[in-house]
Amino acid sequence: MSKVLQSQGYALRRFLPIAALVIGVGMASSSHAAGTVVNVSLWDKGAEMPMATDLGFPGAGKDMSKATMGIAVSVDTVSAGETTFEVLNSSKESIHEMIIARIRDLTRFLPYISSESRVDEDRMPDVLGEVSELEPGKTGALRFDLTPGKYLLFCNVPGHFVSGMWTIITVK
Ligand SMILES: [Cu+2]
Repeated sequence: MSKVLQSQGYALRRFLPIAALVIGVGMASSSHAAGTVVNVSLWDKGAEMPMATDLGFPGAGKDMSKATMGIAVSVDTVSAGETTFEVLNSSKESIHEMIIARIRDLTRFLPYISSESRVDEDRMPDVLGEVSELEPGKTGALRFDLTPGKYLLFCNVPGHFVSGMWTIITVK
């Protein structure tokens, strides 16, 4: 279905059923990208800030402005086809990551492991790929041939998902 580009040194997870290609970070610049580029910033307000525990997806009725960490995207609606996510960990001190999964029901809660404060991504049927565990200031890229639908971007470092570190991308 798609190609996955992932920064060198970041493990490809076992759930990737997709042909994966490891590239250097320097090659992940937009000059090499075809189709749409979505710039993704993994941000936080500092490690000393209190983390929310009730801001996970779905976000209906939640005050996401209370989030002290999150995922910012340059565009949240893209056309179907080749899409490159260029991911930057904007944090000064914390590791973040970005997992992308297709979401077929926007009201449904994700499988969650409470004891580990993280999403059970192995039980999600439509995970496309991830840029895992980026150190502060580091970048990674993912490229997919996306079909129309809703896609969730989230960070699965323990505690980060429920503190609001997710966003939705629409593919038309
Ligand atoms: Cu995070």
